[in-house]
Amino acid sequence: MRSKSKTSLALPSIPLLKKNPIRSNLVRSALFMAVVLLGLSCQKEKKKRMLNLPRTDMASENLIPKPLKIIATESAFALDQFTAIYTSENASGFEEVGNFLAEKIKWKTDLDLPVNALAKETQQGVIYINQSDSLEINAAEAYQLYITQDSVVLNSNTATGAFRGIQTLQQLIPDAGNDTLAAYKVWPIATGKITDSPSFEYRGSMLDVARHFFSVADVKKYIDLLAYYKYNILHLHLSDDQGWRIEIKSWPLLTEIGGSTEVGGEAGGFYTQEDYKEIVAYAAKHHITVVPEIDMPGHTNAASASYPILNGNGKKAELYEGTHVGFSTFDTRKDTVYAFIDDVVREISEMTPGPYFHIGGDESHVTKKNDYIYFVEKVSKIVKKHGKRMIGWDEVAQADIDSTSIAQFWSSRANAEKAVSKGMKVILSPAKKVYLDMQYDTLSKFGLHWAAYIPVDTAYVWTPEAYEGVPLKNILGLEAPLWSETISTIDELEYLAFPRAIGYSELSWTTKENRDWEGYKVRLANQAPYLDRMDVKYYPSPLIDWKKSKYTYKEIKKD
Ligand code: TNX
Repeated sequence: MRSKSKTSLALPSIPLLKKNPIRSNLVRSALFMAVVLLGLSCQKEKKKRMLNLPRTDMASENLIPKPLKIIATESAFALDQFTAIYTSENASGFEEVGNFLAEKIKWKTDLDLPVNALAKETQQGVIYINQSDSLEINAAEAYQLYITQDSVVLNSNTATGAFRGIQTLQQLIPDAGNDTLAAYKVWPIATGKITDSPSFEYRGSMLDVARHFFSVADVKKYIDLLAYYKYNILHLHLSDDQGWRIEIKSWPLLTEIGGSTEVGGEAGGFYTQEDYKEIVAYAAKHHITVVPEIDMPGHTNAASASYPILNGNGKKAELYEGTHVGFSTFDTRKDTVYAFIDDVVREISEMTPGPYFHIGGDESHVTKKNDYIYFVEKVSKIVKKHGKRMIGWDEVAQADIDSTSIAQFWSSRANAEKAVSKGMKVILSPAKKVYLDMQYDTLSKFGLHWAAYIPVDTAYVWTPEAYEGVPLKNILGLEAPLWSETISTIDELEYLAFPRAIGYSELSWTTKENRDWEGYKVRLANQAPYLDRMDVKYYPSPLIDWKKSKYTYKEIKKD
């Protein structure tokens, strides 16, 4: 198992010096030599320790989403208190990825691994997160993971690729440490080589925080879970008839009045701009892009109740806490409406580093067709003016918009075809396949079933690559929306989202050749310890033979 490259990679010279104020070459090489010698002196004892490690098959690990290629070498790397993490120096974002990995290893194993620290005498195995320009991994978010007995080397062009790679590494760490191999706990990690990159560039989930409001803490937890399964998009549905959830400084009544309600008469709520920035920053730390949505010209009752001048349905807009759709509209022929939208898009875009702005555009049943088209065209220009790429639900494809706009196909194949004929990209969110608010079956505690019942197998067993005639080249990716008419707590949210959101991560990352329900079922069953540790109240679908786990979030905290 030992090779020259493995040994040299296990002794990264430059990162060791990162925090060292003395930067002379002499000191650098002296320290490097010291590390080399230290490494060599450890070899003997280390070899002995490794002989006792169990053989582990990387190819049968419970990885989700399943990587592109796995070559197992059936040995093990010992993760233990002597392991250290190093990252490439001067590679933007890599040290943060190393720190993130250390945090997650601490959480799972209670090990405190140093990141880019000077090597201690006791140091043995190394995890090296390396910036590499190799052509083999030049796709966005691609990475390679080489695990040998001596070292774990994660190569990626970008910090985002490295971040996806450390999710794989986290999943390879056994749930429980082994205390029979040594006087301390060891987590044997299967050796081999993984080469991986995603099928689709857009892998998202949407949270409807408008029908019911969810706190910043709730959203952060959802981000934690999405990141673990390599999602890269969180779409926030920030406004609807029942609530306006984002502070707009130039139009303060939106949240003061429009943020005060939610479905069922509960308290409502909204994000201050500081809250929103906190969510965006937290998502960015997880290499997830936030897509903000202001739904219009329909689904705008809360805005019109706050500022009646916006209203176009001819009736006085009263705050609304029911669940009907399609009764509200902006007045599409009023300049004030576009001045308002300009302010809203500007303020939100300024806080949103990602490239997208979602204008909604669904179910505008009381907007005349030509008014709707006029509206979408005008708003598409406003979005462009503020430097963003427009996304809209599939109805927007009826308007004369250019190929940079994106249609989110939720219901109408005809609209999806229109989008394709305009050269637009399409995000697949077919309600009957990926709506997380659809009930699993007739006994489901929460959710609706207007589109379908979606049990865990139906959610997984379909082929987005060939969905209803949308050409593969037009598919930007997949998004699983979670509408919140029937859920108001994080537990309820988790019941609907999990485990189905785990399957959608695989549909959007893994090639169709690498997917099969029988294999997935087993890998999913083995997510139970992670979900339990995260205190996720997932729906324990009877289709899955869930692995029994003794973990709970509280126990982990106590450890
Ligand atoms: C349809 S999907 C909607 C939402 C509802 C959802 C409930 C879409 C673009 N519009 O307004 O919340 O159904 O499943």
